[in-house]
Amino acid sequence: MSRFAHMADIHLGAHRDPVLQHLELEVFSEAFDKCVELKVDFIVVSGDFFHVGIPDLGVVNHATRKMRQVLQAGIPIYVIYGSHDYTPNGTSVIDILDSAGIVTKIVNWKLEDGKIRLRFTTDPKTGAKLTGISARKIGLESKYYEVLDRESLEKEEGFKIFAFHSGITEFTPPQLSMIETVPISNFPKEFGYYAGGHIHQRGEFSLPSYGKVVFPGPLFTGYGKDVETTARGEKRGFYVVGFEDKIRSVDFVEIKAFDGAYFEFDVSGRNSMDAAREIQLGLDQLDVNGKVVVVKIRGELSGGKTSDINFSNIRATLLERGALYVYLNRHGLVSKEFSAVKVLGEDISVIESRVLKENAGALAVSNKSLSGDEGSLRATELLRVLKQGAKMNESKKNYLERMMASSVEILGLKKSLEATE
Ligand SMILES: [Mn+2]
Repeated sequence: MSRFAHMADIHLGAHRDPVLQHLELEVFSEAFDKCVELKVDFIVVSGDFFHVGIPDLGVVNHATRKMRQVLQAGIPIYVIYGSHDYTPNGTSVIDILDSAGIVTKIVNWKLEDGKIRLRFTTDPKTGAKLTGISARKIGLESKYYEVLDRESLEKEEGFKIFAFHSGITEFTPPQLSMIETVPISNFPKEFGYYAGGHIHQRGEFSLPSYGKVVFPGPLFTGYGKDVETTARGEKRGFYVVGFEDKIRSVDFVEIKAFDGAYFEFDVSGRNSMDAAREIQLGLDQLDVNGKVVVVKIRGELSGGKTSDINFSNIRATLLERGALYVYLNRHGLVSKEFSAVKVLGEDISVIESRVLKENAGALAVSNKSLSGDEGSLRATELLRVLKQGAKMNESKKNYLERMMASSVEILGLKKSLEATE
């Protein structure tokens, strides 16, 4: 029996905090070492390998060294782009690693008679046939699925793997409803395994004539929300899949990133002084030594200001008591006396997406692709790209040019600009 490992949403380089940075690279090394130890035949990474298209070179260096060891053990690494490691224009780190022979991109397609035709990459050792669709600008890859030549993919003989980086409408958990999804009917049938990415929640699904559909979830954590779920006990890791002509086994391999401690407190009905005291009492009883601590404070204070709760003090005390890292979430905290701000969500990405969606309708835009849902998706992507700072040694001019070019590409303005030149 042959076996392969399936990972997704590794998000290397996501963290600024040195403790999380260190854990992130350790988890990555551990996962790849585990693949060597388990003697898998190859590894599939379904996108968001890196957190950004052009990550810091230190992170790339660490990852490349580890991947070389895995390659030397005879294990090839097949990848697609995720929404994060895709660069709107220009070259992504994935392209460089592909050129260097460290990873192999398995997305090869051409447009023929208005249809997207995908080619397969055959793994030389096992004969498994791999193909897939990368993420583009967030969500916009769903258009590709609409014009996908599914018939030729379904006819292909052999054990086939379809890698993708999108939510599937039927399998997306309700709390992730703001993510644009692709209906399962737009996927080609008759693949043995559908290697998913993008959904940061582990899930295994089966459907007649579609085989096994798996989302491994993040290997470590890409966002603060992931730190929160891990601290609450969600297991992280990857899948090992056994196959011959068909799937024989699907096993989750846990990679434990850290011990977590989670504290949640709803302040509703209390004034700021009472709330602060109760939070302190609660935290005093929490075992935080050597742990990643997540503190989530929400609800509406009946009196006083939210700033009466001293969060920097809470953080400092927890670190003094031996916490490895403290993640504070108070996006859902408001005060009745100062309630001009309404709570839109308890997570930054949810808040951003709601604000953009709500306001997209209020704008008069002549360009259809900039209005409605597509408009808010483009705005989300624009926000993500503009959040990136300049790279080390990058001049201000080059940085501004890069931001400008990416923005023009995301807004889909390239053609009209060229036309006026
Ligand atoms: Mn991701």
